[in-house]
Amino acid sequence: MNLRFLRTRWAHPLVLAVAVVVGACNSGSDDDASPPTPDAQVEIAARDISWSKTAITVEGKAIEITVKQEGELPHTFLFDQIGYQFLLEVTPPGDTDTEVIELGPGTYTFFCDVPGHRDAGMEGTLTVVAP
Ligand SMILES: [Cu+2]
Repeated sequence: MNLRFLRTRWAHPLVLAVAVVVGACNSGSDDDASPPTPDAQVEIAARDISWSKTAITVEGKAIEITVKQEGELPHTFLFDQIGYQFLLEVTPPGDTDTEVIELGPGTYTFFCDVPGHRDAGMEGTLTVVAP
């Protein structure tokens, strides 16, 4: 095993994805390492270049977010307030990505970070209401 191999391994997208999941779990209040059971679901489609919804309200805490690819371009879904600790990515054609995130009550701004997409309108708000 040499250092170059290690560097390559850590740069692998799958390793990064696992790190994101672990980070998301640690942000919860539970000491339990298993992912939280969702008490609400949000589904949103990523199109070229827009979201199917730009104002979402959901009641819950552990929110399962699913992004569906409905266009020809890759898209991402993340929150201004949370950053890259929670990141969904979809690639054409027809990809979906789902993760559970625990959010307190409030309004969160979501967007796609592919260059130019947010400016073109891929931005919206998710309002979370306590269950
Ligand atoms: Cu996009």
